[in-house]
Amino acid sequence: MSDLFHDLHNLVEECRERLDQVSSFEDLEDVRVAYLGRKGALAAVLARLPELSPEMRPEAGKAANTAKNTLTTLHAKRIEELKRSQSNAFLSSFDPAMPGRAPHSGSLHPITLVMNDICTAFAGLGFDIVIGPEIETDYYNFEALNFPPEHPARDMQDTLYIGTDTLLRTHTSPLQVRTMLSKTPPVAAIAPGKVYRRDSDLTHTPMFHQIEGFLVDKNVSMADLRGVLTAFVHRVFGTDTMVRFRPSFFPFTEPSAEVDISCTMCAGKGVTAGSTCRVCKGTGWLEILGCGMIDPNVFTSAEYDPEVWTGFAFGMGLERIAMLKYGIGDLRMLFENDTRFLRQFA
Ligand code: 2NL
Repeated sequence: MSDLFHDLHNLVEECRERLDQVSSFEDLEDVRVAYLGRKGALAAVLARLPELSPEMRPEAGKAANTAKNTLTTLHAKRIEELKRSQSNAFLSSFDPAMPGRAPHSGSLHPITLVMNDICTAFAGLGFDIVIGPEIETDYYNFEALNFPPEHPARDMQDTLYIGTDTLLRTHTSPLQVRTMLSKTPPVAAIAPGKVYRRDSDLTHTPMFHQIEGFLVDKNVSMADLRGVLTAFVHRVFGTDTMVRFRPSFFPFTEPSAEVDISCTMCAGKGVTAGSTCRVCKGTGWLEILGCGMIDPNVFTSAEYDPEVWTGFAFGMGLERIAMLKYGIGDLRMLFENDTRFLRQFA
């Protein structure tokens, strides 16, 4: 009889203890089902109401209701407590004052780095920097530069033609003819940019980069050419680098020369760690550019009087310079845009 009131009281105290001990929402739900559920402890006590005498029932009903409200309130309070302690645990699991991880902000491509470096070197020597179209005419790309009509470079095998007379420039030289036509000497300019050739293998890509330069004035000699190129080499590869000129041939210069620098790998010794240097193949020298005194026929195309004006010109491939300067072993690395490679230049 009074058992029922006693049981209700015990039930509430027992539930209070168990609620105090729960540490997860799963445990909390188990406790709720065990006490407040349809087949729970409270329901079991209520099922015994008919056992009571009719006059006892209203009071017992009231007591059961109070017990139910107490349990519901305790349960709701515990939900809030659990929520708070879980978010505190989360917040104290890291240091909110710790600096974030900086995103990689990108970096200049090695070709851009050497292009900027070389342009800065020549700008310091008084050269203008000029740019121009990548689609050219046969005239500016070949004819004006003293290429004979049957020169092999004009072949469809080597040049990417767009129309019968339009093509993708195969060198930056057309830009120099355009510059000569628009300026009167003395003039000195360098022309950096992309050039295109019908060529694709381990050591050639259909698009690559060049920088060409020229200087026109009265009484320019090959000694001036040598002085300018030596200053450039010392700036880009360091003042310990040696320079040598070898006779060569280009249609647009006469005489012409190729310029070698002492090997960047073995410092010109031809050997590294007792074996033949693989960069210079043991010669101690690396070819880096071609140059010469501007051919009188080119001056005529540019409407400069070859009896009055003299000048030199030179040209180099930037991929090769970048590979030598940074010790890049494979040309394709410059074109793959693999960020593991590129971010090393940041
Ligand atoms: C090379 C060689 C060279 C030139 C480019 C030039 C331009 C004009 C007149 C005369 Cl407008 N010459 N450019 C001269 C000699 C060599 O380039 O091996 N380039 C990758």
